[in-house]
Amino acid sequence: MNLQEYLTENRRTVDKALDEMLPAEDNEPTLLHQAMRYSVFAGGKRLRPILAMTAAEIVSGDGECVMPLAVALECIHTYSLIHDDLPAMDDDDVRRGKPTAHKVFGEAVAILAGDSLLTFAFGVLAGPGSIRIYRPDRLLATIGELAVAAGPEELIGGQFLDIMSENKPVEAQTVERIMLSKTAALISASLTCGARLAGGCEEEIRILGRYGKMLGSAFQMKDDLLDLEGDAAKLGKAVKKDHEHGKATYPKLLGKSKTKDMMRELIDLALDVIRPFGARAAILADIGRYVVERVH
Ligand code: GRG
Repeated sequence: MNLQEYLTENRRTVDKALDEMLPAEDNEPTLLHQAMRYSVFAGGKRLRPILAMTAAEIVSGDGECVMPLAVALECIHTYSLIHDDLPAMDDDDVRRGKPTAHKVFGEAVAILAGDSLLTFAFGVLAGPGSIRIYRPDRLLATIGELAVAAGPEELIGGQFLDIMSENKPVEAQTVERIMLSKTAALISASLTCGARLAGGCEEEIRILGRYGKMLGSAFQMKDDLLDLEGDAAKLGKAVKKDHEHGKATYPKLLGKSKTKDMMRELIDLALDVIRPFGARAAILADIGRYVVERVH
């Protein structure tokens, strides 16, 4: 199967699981549930859930054994996008090609929809469906790891630093910290948690974690480049916003050309890291190459 077929098929599987697990729109309070579903189903590449499935497939041959994790990851990611788009943060009107949640539902509902997706994610992982199928030590470690990846040390901490660094002289150490915590931590945790829940050994989890940090960093560099060079229609969001906000990014620090060189070197190094998996990691390697070539 080629990469595009793999991504399309897995995206479909993820969307079906999200639809089955998320509360229905007519659940009370209906507006809150509508807002949760609106943002989740507004589009999106489903990269994090697919990475969890790919990791599970590498270590166990079964990608679909981690669907509760896949759903949780997309809910955490979507919450972070809803909150990031709020007027108090990046103040964006369009996301995933549609009006942002606060534009459609108002700020209060958007904040609560984001909060709901975050708590729902952990509820899915700690719920009866997961307890029945996963080994308790692996499940507990996964929940702990995700809480760190989504919390003040990583995702939220990275977002905090990102906001605090706006319009300030840009320093390499800050750019690196923002990239690793805001973006790479959740991408890396998608792989490590996927492997852990699927029964992977510590060495496999360690390798996937290293690859995930590099992949996540390259992903953020590409995101920053797309902000400068990308097509708003293809991206489904406004461009040049990071530039306007004076964000601390690699293109701002080094320029576009050096950022591109660094990003490609990083992906080459990342591909070396997963060589021990041999042919089992062919799709994961393709995802790495796709991340730096993508146009949205
Ligand atoms: C508000 C706690 C909090 C965190 C926000 C996700 C985020 C942190 C900010 C969004 C802006 C941004 C550039 C984040 C870096 C991560 C990133 C590139 C997110 C976009 O992810 P994609 O491209 O989005 O996977 P889709 O829509 O395809 O799921």
